[in-house]
Amino acid sequence: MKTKISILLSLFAFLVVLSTGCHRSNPDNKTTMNDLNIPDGFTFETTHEVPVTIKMPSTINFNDSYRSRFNIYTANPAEGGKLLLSGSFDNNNMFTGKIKVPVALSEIYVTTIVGDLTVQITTDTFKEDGVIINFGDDYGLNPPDTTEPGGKSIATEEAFTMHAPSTTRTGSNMVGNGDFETNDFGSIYFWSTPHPVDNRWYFTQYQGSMEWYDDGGDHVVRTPWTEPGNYYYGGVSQMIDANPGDVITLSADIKSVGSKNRLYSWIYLIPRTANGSILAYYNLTYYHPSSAWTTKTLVATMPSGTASCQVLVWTNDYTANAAVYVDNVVVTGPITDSDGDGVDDDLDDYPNDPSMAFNVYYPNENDWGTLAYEDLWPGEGDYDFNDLVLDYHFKSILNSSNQLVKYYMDYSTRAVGASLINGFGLMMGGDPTNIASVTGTQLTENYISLTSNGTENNQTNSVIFLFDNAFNTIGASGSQFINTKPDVAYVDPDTNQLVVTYSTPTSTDVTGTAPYNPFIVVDRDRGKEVHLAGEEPTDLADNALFGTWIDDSNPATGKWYQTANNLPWAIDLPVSFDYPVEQVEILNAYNHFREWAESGGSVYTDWYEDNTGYRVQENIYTPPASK
Ligand SMILES: [Ca+2]
Ligand SMILES: [Ca+2]
Ligand SMILES: [Ca+2]
Ligand SMILES: [Ca+2]
Repeated sequence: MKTKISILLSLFAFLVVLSTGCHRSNPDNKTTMNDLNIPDGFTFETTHEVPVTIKMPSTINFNDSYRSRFNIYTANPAEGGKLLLSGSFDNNNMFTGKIKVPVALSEIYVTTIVGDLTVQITTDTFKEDGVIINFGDDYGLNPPDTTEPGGKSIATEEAFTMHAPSTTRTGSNMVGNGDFETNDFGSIYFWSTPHPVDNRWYFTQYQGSMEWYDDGGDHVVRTPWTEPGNYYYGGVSQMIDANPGDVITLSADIKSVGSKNRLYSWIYLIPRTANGSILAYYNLTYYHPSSAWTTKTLVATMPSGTASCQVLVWTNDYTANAAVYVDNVVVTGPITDSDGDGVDDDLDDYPNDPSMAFNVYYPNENDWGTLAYEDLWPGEGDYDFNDLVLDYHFKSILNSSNQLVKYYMDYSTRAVGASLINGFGLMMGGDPTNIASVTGTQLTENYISLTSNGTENNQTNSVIFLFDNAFNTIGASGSQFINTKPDVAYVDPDTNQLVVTYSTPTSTDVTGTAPYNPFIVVDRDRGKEVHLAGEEPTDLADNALFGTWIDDSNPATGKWYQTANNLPWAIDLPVSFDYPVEQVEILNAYNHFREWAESGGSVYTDWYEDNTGYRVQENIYTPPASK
């Protein structure tokens, strides 16, 4: 039996090779898609969903009236990074969610009220739990150090380097002389000695004193250059007014001069009652400060009973001829939240609308993505992926609970290398009755049945059709091949905008992430859907078609829209894709497509980019305007 099967398989393989050889002009090794060895389970994804967890310090009380905001960029926005996702923190000081990013993107940049951070998305950090970012590592609740040197346990190194968050610098400074340009200091014996709210700094005196210092024309405070008994601990303190619930942000620039090995620093917010009793010790540690100025930021929510707050910079210096330098102490707060949705006015994209808080984007704030289809499913196409080429850009609006309120999808049909009349839709997770309205669609062919809110009838999930005849979306009608043949007149693509508004804001855990589950309907035959490899059909797909012709979909194994060789009928790219000309297989237009596909997507993850040696330019369609 085994032998019989293997003989049959060999015969089948021989026939495949034979038939391939018959109608391919180039029978060389692996120059056709059918020659590729695609690993099972590979679905030709150029992007992936990365789970992200962000933990904020316990010094901040996140609740319904304070949610704050984070942003995730493709890179530092000051260096051209583009915004991917924004959101808020829950009552446990966490965000957990997903970002969809190019597989080729190796790091992201995260900004929060307590600092900014570059995070690697490598195989080392991207495990099942995804990327975990802990902004609370340097935070503590212990009182300032008043014991003899050596009695304190010192952590080895800080967890990561944070930079100044731009958002903490907007309010007016609540401390006086924050840049230490004025030589006006009071003195107190211990850090805990009472002093008034008077916009003035006080040096502690117990174990020597910090000193005012001219650092090349810029005045700072520093630990003593020569310590009494070779050790020093102490600081500089100022009292400010504060009230319960105020979110206070303290930042300071800190550096070391000389050997930093035995230099330690802390910044503190110490809320006090009306009679001076201490309510908490919120602090951020910065051990072995860098010789470069580094901004450290501490954010804390003032507890019940707060009447004032002590702003304290605390230092230990156990080395002669070395010092901790401190400058530019900025304290801001409380936040202003005009619409009461928990997001500060200056972080709220809709500061006067409590139903909306954040704009988020896909593929990112600036760039378009492309969906590219073969439309002969379940039969074999020619793998030029230009039967429909649709560019898209999503702008979605979330409320302060990270729920989808509304989205705008700009879309533009760039090519129709087909003779069939095809439609295009999206399947999103979630009950279609959560949606209030759908606008910006182009439906003329009467084979799509809609409910009153504009979603498709008889669907469990939310199915939204953008158009039912691709030719109508590119300023032409009829059965012409458009923008795939260099010798045929170019048609300038239009841009249209789909707008989907929710009546019940819905978590993106339920809706999924853009571009959701996009598909075409072939030749006005509603049951004939073509999805991305690995994506499920809608309720209205004709199940009798699965496994026919060369389709090898198998609902039992979750294999969808791939051949027995694992070839797809559609690809999704996080860029505006330069697609092949008519009847040229994609692997003859992109030199590294083959290696990418055969590696299961682990090498040449950026095969679609315009890098040196990546493209066969004459096999890629070039609009006349850019020739
Ligand atoms: Ca200064
Ligand atoms: Ca707000
Ligand atoms: Ca708002
Ligand atoms: Ca084709």
